Amino acid sequence: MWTPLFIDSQKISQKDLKNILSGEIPALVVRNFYSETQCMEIIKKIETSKKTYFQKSKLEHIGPFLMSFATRKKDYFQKSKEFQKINQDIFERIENPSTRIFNMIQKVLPSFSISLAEQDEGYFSPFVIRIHRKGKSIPIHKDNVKYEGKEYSISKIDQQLSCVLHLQESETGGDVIIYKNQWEKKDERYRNIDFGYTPDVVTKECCKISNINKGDLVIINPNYYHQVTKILGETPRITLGMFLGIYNENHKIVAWA
Ligand SMILES: O=C(O)CCC(=O)C(=O)O
Repeated sequence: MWTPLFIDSQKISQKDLKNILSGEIPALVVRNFYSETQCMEIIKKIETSKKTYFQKSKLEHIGPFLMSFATRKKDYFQKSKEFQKINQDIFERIENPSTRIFNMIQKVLPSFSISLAEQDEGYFSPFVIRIHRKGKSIPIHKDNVKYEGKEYSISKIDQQLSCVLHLQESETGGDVIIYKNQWEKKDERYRNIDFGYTPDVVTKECCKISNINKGDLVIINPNYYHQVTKILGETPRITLGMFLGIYNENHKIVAWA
């Protein structure tokens, strides 16, 4: 059975991270990375900043994410700069997730430096907050900046991890499924026109994580195909996601969204 490892943040070891990267295990689920109360406070701040900064009430995400700016570098760095103020407002009273994730990884990999990614144009976006409402799903896809982000310096990383903090769950649906198949270039023939891949790209072996609680942090190797099932409940699913890129030789880790 290919099953995730549910673990306390204090107990993560180098071996656990290696096992994620190699696909030995599909996911690390760090329980109670934030408390329920902290998640509720963050959600309240998100609601306020939606009113302050955005007109759209049906906003689907807060903060830019690189893949929607694959060929619009200038816009991406401009939006990332604008996001700094919103980020500061949301995390005025609660420890910023970047800091908390960096500290956790630093303890596991003390010889690595870890920081927000930057290049000549400026800092990358630290994370993206996604608000998924009833009916929304995310099709089978992979995230691989080495292939998709060729315009950006971080495409030179050796390995990539995805970290998703669950701030609010829907009553039903919105489960993460990870397939035991890694993306390869030849898979591009299965690519959908808009986003993701047809189910032919994966085999049956997969892992469905349906018991994620608010406050849990899910870490995966995003080059393994993954999807999010349709949200069926009235409560939106709200997550905060970032990627970590590892440079093995330089012992350096950078974060971006
Ligand atoms: O929301 C999730 O759990 C996963 C999101 C995802 O698929 C991604 O960030 O690539």
